[in-house]
Formats: sequence, structure tokens, C-alpha cells
Amino acid sequence: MCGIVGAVAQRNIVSVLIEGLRRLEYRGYDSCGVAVLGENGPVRARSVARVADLDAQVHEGPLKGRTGIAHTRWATHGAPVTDNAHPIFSKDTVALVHNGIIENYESLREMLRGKGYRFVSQTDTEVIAHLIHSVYRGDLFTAVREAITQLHGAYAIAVLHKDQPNTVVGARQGSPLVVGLGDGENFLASDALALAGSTERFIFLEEGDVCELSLDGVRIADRDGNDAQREVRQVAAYGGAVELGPYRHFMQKEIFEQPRAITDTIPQTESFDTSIFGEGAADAFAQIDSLLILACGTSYYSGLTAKYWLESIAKIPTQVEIASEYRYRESVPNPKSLVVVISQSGETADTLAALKHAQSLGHKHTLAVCNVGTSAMVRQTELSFLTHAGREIGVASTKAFTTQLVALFVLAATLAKLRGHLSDEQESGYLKQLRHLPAALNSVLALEPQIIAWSEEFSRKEHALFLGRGMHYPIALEGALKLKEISYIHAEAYPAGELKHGPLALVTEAMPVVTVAPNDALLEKLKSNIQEVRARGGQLYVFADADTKIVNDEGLHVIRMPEHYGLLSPILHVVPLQLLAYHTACARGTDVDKPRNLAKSVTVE
Ligand code: HGA
Repeated sequence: MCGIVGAVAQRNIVSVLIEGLRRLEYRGYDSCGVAVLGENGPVRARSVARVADLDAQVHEGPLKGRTGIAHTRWATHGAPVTDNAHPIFSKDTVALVHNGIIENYESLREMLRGKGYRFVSQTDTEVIAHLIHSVYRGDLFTAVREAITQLHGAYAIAVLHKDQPNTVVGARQGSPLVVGLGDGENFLASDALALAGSTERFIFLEEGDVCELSLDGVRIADRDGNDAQREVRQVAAYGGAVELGPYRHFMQKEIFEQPRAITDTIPQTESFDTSIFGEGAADAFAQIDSLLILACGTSYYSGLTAKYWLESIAKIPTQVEIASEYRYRESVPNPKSLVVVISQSGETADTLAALKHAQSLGHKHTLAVCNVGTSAMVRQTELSFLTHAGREIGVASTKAFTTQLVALFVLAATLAKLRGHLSDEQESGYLKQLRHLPAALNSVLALEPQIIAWSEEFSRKEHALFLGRGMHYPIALEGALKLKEISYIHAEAYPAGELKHGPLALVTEAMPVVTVAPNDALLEKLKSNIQEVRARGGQLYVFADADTKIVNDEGLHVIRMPEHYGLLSPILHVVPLQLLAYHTACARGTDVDKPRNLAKSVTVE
């Protein structure tokens, strides 16, 4: 999603800004731009193509400057055309980049039109630039602080002004922004990752903060306008670009990285110890009587899978809710419920807002399952479990999902133990199974050639149905989501028992039905559902565990999974669905790592 980079230095900073945008490219964007302070005010270059195109433009230009801001845009208001690309200018005096949504932009636009401002873009962002211009009285920092009091919504901004060389002002409310500290130069970005190579010292701005970067320092004011001292953190882990290696796409690489990611995520403890979740987890877990899981997209499906584990192993009532729904509905808070938020980036706007909403309702105990240790979500929660998936570049999540599942299984087992529902034998059994998981995954990945053969067939379809039962129902949901996201084939998932209550009407030869068939207690029921599809001429594609006795037949295509994996089976069964979506998308020639209209790190509502 949108990325911001800003810099103040005594050297030409255009290459720093462009490199920063390059590092943020994986989040997805539809246009990009850069502005620097020239002798007569800000000058900019913008592109509706890739950052590489912007780079070529600034070299041809050439664009040079020591104070600058840059942006990758994922449009929310106004089409992805050059006029809407950031940096947005006001009267060739103020230049601004923005991440987020200004909800009251219409009334602000009317007010500013009344003052003579002319709007040249369809963005909500343009009101911020004009607003800052309208209140500027010689000090940009003060003007930004004054202007933001009129904004409703979410934003991270970086601004420069014609009359203030060596100054970039930033502000955040609901969208991430970090300051990078250099020697005689300072930076701003929506993610520390953007500044790898420039600095390893960062300040993670807090909600409501406004900062001013100059050559020799950074000044920060909190939401009340008081000078704020923020902790400087050393973040070295961001170095090095991620290489594609022998893979065609990052998504494929990330699918194949899952055994390693899971190995790194499994706790190195000999037991399911509360300390895995941080200091204070023992106390917090002892006080809770239920769980409320809040998440979006793929993370929501990991939460849905976890519900089956939490209720069956730990016997603890668990509710899973889509974050964007929870944050806006009236709910009945239970302060004894542990709120679990799940997000790869830890910056997902809806999940972060849902967490804060839960806290405002009196929820005391909170836990983040996240892949980024420095993220807003980890900082906002009492407890956390960090997955070690490593950087995920593909917009369609894969290794982040399976490592979240590992984290949530560990949570279920830890709570089961604490609540007296886990025998020593079960505990060592689960630990052993977790440790064997990477090897089991390798055998599933070896199925790739068989899945490629199926994907040819799938690539010619426009619809698909996914079926699963019990804890594999969320896996069917995830499989359908993957296929939609990257191949643009319409896919729906149902609990197999629901088939006859509606979706069976859709089944024809043209509608492939993908079925997840683990060898568990629901197998016989699932076999009946399979027959229901066959009886209607449907084409079934079944991922069946060994010993299920489901074999290839007319209208029935089977890929045999290497082994049944008990409670952890969802982690194995999702992998062939990822591969099926991936190879189907390749066969259709889509932009797999950057599917149309989608973005990574969804930092707007
Ligand atoms: N609302 C602004 C910025 C969008 C954004 O933050 N995307 O991630 C626009 O549409 O330009």
C-alpha cells in the first residue's frame, strides 16, 4: 500500500528517495512520484508506471535536491492518473505526500474553494496541501500542527515548503511513520525498511505526533503540542534486498520457504510455556475465560482455524471477527476475554483500529500475532508472538499464513496446558509433531508437478468451488481467496455440509470443485458430499490424505497427500491450494506478485 519517504541532507537525496520507494514497491501501488526543493520552490516527477520509470524520468530531467519527499500511491480517491499521483502541490509552494484517507475532505474542499484554492486532482489528499498553505505564517511545523486539527480520518504525511530549505515536516494519525536518524542528515518513511542502507537508528512516531526534520536534528511534538522525547531504536535487521533466486515469482519462493519459516517460528522451548508470549502472559492467561480474535483477509482465516484448536484442545470459548466489522458495531465487551489480533505487517489499519476499539471498551488483555516486531500492533498490545516468516513480498500471503497457524496452535496448546487439558504425553506429542512439520511440508511441496498438471485445466475456468469440513473449512476459504486474488477466477468456499443448502445448484462441468479431504473423523461425511457433486456431473479435484481410499475415477481427480497430520493437518493442506492458485495464475499470465487492485500492508481502511 502507499509508501512515504522523505529526506533532508547536504547531498543530492533523489537516489535515497527512489531507493526507498523501490524497497516499498512490494506493498503494491498504482503510481508514484518524487519532489525536491529547487531554487524556485518544489519540483516534481510523477509516473503511473513503475518506480523504475520514475527513476528514468528523474535521470533524464535531471531532478536534484537536498530536501525531498517521495511516494508510492494505492488510489483510494481518484483514479491512478498522473494528476492524482503524489506529491500534491499547493500553489507551487507546498508539496505533500499522504498515506490514508481524509474523511471530511468534501467539506474542507468547499471551505478551501471559498478561500480561492483551485483543485486539480480528485484526491482527498489535496485538501491537506491547501490547508497547510492557508495557515502557513512562516513556520511549517506550526502550520502542519494547526492544519491537522481540522482533519478527520487517517493519515501519515510528509510536507515541504518553498521558503524552508532543509526542512521536512511529518505527522501521523492512524497510519505508520518512522524517523530515521543519520549524521548531518535525517529521514522519514512509512516503514523502516525503506531506509535500509541509510540508517539503522529509528524513532517510531506515536499517534498524533508531528515531527520536523532538519540537517542536525529532529523535533517532535505530541498530540497536545508538547515537546516529546521518543525512544531511539536500533533496527539492523532490515539490510539487504530480497533476491528471487531460482524462482519465477516471490510468491513461489515464499511458498517454498515455508519449511524454513516454520522452523524459525516454532518456539525453542521444551514445553508449551506461557513465557513464549512475553512477560506477564502467565498472569494474563490465568485471568481470561474466553478469546476474541480480530483480523482481516488471510489472517482472519488463520483465526478461524485457531478457533477449532482453541475450543477442542484448550476448551476455551473463542469468537473470531472481521476487524472492520467489529470496530463499527455495538458489541458486548467481556474484560475477561483475551483479545488476539493477527496481522502480517502489524500495521493493518482495520485490525489496529479494532484493537484500540476493544481496549477502549475495557478489554485489558491483548496479544498480537505478527511478523514485524517493531510494528504498531506489537507496540500496542500487552503480549505478542512474533512469527519468523521473514519478509513476505508477494501480495498474496502464504508463509505469513502458515506461520500464524503455528503461532496459534502453540497458543492453543499453551492455554490447554494451563487449564489442565494437556497431558504430558499429549504435550510431547504435539511438540514432536510441530518439529516434524517442516519435513512433512517438504513432501507436500514435492507434489508441485502434479498440481501444475491440474492448473492447466483450471486456467480455462471462470469459476471454482472449494469445500472443506471442520478445521479444514477455513483452509477451503483460504484456497478460494488465493485463487481469486492472483488468477482473477471467481471462487467460493463452503463447508461441505452446506452444499445441498444452495451452492449445489451451481455445480456443472464448467465449475470445478476443489475438496480438502483429510483422513479425519469427518471423512465419511465428506465422501458423501463428493458423491453429491459427482451425481450432478461436477468435476472434483480432491487433495486426499493417504488411507482415505479416495481414488481417481470418472469426474474424480485425486492428488494424494503424503501423510495425515492430525490437528496440524490444516497447515499441510493449505500448501497445495497455494500452489494450485499460483500455477493457475501463471498459466493465465497475471502479475502474480502484484495482482491488480490489491496491495500489501493495508494501511488504509
Ligand atoms: N487517499 C490518498 C492516499 C491513498 C493511500 O494511502 N493509499 O495507500 C489517495 O487516494 O491519493
